[in-house]
Amino acid sequence: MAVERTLTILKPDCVRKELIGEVTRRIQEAGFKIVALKMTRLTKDTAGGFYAVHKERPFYNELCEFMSSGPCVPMILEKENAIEDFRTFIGATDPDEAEEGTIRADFADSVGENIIHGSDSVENGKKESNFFFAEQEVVANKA
Ligand code: RTP
Ligand code: MG
Repeated sequence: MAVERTLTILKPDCVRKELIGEVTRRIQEAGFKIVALKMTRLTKDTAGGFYAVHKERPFYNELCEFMSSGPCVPMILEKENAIEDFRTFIGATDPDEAEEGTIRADFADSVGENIIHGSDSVENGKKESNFFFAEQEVVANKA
């Protein structure tokens, strides 16, 4: 299986609930290697840019409000089959439908405020990583 990278965001609800440590520990325990990490705060406009694919969806405005409601922690993670494995690891978008033991099942309050993001393809993972990180901020890219 190919080594892939995925972009995750510990969303503002994860930061507010003081779960950065717990979720990061689980991520590492599951075998994902952190190759980039920062804490930042999106504006409503930058959140809108990140989630531009959902522009026409009824939840878009609410999503942009939520994602800009406080600091968040984006990370680039590396692992074999990272994209699919990470989405399995975080669980379904709606925590009520998420498998037991997943991050969203354990910590998320609702489909809107669901603790964590995971890229849905290698290509989108690259775009999303470039959105948050400059080349020199990705440790594993350095010689
Ligand atoms: P994500 O992109 O954050 O990893 O989540 P996902 O793939 O599981 O879900 P997606 O369909 O891409 O939706 C992106 C985010 O929008 C919010 N959402 N709210 N109120 C709603 O019905 C609703 N549906 C989606 C969630 O924060 C979701 O993670
Ligand atoms: Mg998505």
